[in-house]
Amino acid sequence: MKIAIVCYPTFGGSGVVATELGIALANRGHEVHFITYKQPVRLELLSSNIHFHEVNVPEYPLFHYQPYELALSSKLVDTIKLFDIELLHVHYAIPHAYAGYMSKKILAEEGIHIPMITTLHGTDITLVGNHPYYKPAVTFSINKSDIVTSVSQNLKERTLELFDIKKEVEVIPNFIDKSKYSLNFTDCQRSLMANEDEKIITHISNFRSVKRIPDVVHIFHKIQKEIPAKLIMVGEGPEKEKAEHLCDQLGIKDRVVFLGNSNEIDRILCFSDMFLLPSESESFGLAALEAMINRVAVISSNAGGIPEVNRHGVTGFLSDIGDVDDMAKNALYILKDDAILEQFKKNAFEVALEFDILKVLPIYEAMYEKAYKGRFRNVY
Ligand code: GMT
Repeated sequence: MKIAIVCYPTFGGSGVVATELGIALANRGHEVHFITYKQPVRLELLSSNIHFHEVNVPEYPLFHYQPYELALSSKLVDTIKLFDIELLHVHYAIPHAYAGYMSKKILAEEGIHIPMITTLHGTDITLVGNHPYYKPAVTFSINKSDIVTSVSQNLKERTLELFDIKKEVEVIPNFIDKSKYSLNFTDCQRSLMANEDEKIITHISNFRSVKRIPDVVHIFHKIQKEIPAKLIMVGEGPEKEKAEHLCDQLGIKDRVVFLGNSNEIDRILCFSDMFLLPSESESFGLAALEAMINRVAVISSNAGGIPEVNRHGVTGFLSDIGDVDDMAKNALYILKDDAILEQFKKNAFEVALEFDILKVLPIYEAMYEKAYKGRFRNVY
């Protein structure tokens, strides 16, 4: 099938999921066209089945805001026609579902009927989409999608609570590709980052306030009082500088490494013992799943869809949002005993296998077939 995927190309969950899905579809013989404003960070254009089309927004001084949705809709129309694309899959409702719907309408005028699948990822519903300034447009474009999916049961429930949704929302969880991870666990050159007696604790995110970055630092501060440990902070975002200052104030800056954005996430996770995710809100927690497939135990909040991924007492522990004392206590319970740590690491890997792409990809393919067959149904 010829599939167009619209996503954000930056570091961040929805873009990563869209890119990995596109690559997996291409490996299964589908022709995949990524349409976005920059080449997605995890996309390597090494397959003849994968294409990337850049959306350009020409600057014009009259515009205070450049009209990205308009440029995206036009690019979608042109690309869909040029490559005879059969299906459109948009990731993150804002503004992708809105632009996708406009392109559908324009194409329908020319007798081309293209089904659109919208995958909801989290902040497009819980944080941004729910804002009154966006809500009517988001509600409209979700309802006008041919199929709507959400990455967790919790996000589905939040969507139905917050918006007046007339469509069925199907839950298709995020996934990982287990074939990328070797079963022979090595120490992955952990000596590059820590001494032999130190535990390595990692946090990876976009450093936005929703991630509760100060909690990460406070949990680590409590841990390192009791056991030798290093904290590795991966990612860039508005909360990063404050976190650096907090580490300085707490006198732990020599134990915390800020690595910035990285394309070597798996290498970093490979030498990590524990992953911290104390988020305020999280529809799924892809970063936790990526940690788990790398055999890393997870200490997290119980926000949103996280409990669907991190299983309490099995792969790690869940605590109420902001309860850094409980998170530190749970972390120390795991880290202080090597046998317990090994068990949690093993469990994390085993639970992560439930989310293998081989289980999730056929669900998407079946859904694409269904949407394609019904493409003449939703002619608005
Ligand atoms: O985590 C972020 O803030 C980025 C955001 C995104 O849309 O790129 O992530 C959301 O989508 C991910 C992939 O589906 C989920 O794993 C994250 O939990 C979700 N983030 C939030 O809900 C805050």
